[in-house]
Amino acid sequence: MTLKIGVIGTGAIGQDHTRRINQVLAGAKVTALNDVNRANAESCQRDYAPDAQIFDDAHALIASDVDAVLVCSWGQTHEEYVLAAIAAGKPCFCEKPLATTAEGARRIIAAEQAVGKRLVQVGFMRRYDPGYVALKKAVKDVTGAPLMIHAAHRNPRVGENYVTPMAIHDTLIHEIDVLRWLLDDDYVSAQVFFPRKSPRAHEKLRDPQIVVLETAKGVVIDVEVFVNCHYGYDIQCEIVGEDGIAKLPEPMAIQTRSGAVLGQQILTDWKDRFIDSYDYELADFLKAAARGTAAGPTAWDGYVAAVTADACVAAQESEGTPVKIDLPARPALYD
Ligand code: NAI
Ligand code: NAD
Ligand code: ISE
Repeated sequence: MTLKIGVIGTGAIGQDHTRRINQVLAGAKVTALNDVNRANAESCQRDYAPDAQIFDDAHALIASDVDAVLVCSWGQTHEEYVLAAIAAGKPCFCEKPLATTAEGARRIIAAEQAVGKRLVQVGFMRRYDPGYVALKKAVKDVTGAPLMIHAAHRNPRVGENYVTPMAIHDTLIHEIDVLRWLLDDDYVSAQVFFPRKSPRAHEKLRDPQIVVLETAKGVVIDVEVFVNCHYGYDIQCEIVGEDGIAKLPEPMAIQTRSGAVLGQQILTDWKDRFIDSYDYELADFLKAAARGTAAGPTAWDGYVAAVTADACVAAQESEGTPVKIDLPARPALYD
């Protein structure tokens, strides 16, 4: 049976996921599209899903004959659509963040628990990245118990609508998720430091930032978020353990020797840097959706990320003072 998929939000990633489902992966087809900006849905239909129907209302798309839903619209809209998909009993892949506040994410886990089975997968694709998977194995086999992590999340540039808290909700959110998964640990406090501002950052954005997270097991993590670094899209992660160090590999690239320079190209687009991980995460989603459920990162992971993100935003405002992070016990559905 070919699974019928509806995509809400057909911008950058909604179009890329549509291409992935219709041209790369097996077992599913995008049959329905929705976007507040109809022109985006039309260009998605033209380029990747010529047979798909365009809905002017996302709720009508969810209620139509689609078997599962992808939510790829802007972060503030995710909660409404995920709740509607759960109410319709349809598996739902939601791009990060699950919700832009912990309270919003809590409403989603409450709705999923009321149904009594998993219906939500959050788009934390780094858990599927072969480099991070190898790093997690190295924590078990090589580094010994982790003591520290040094990480960096650098984008070449961002638009005018990207403001200071988005460095947390939109960007750091990937580290928030993948580092607790790597360590099998949770955060207890967050602190944010602002170095001198880059002249490339616009008026409403303090960039770069350094976020320091401490975990329940006492690991201290520093993450540099620098979204106007100009030179490329660069993700770094180094784990320092009791017995050794493990570092995230660089993406595969040709090494060149020319003009007395040893060179290696750096990627510039997140779509290319994590291309395999997006394929793997969606393949996992489609397999579970065919059974009427969801796999991969859970709504609980989305909730924990949202609680941590709220604390990091409070820490941005408290200018260096640590902010505590308190989590309730994990509900049985997510064990
Ligand atoms: P985008 O701005 O390119 O696309 C968003 C689309 O959603 C736009 O076409 C917009 O018109 C549409 N949209 C906005 N509100 C809507 C609504 N209420 N109903 C229907 N459509 C609506 O943004 P982009 O970069 O594609 O990001 C979308 C989501 O994907 C965000 O949540 C972002 O955080 C996430 N994302 C995840 C990435 C990852 O690495 N996992 C990478 C890029 C984005
Ligand atoms: P985008 O702006 O390119 O696309 C978003 C689209 O959603 C736009 O076409 C917009 O018109 C549409 N939209 C917005 N609100 C909507 C609504 N209420 N209903 C329907 N459509 C709506 O953004 P993007 O870069 O594609 O990001 C979209 C989402 O994907 C964000 O949540 C973002 O965080 C996430 N994202 C994740 C990754 C990743 O690496 N996992 C990468 C990029 C984006
Ligand atoms: C974007 O939405 C993503 O999710 C990318 O992976 C991230 O690097 C970027 O900072 C976000 O804006």
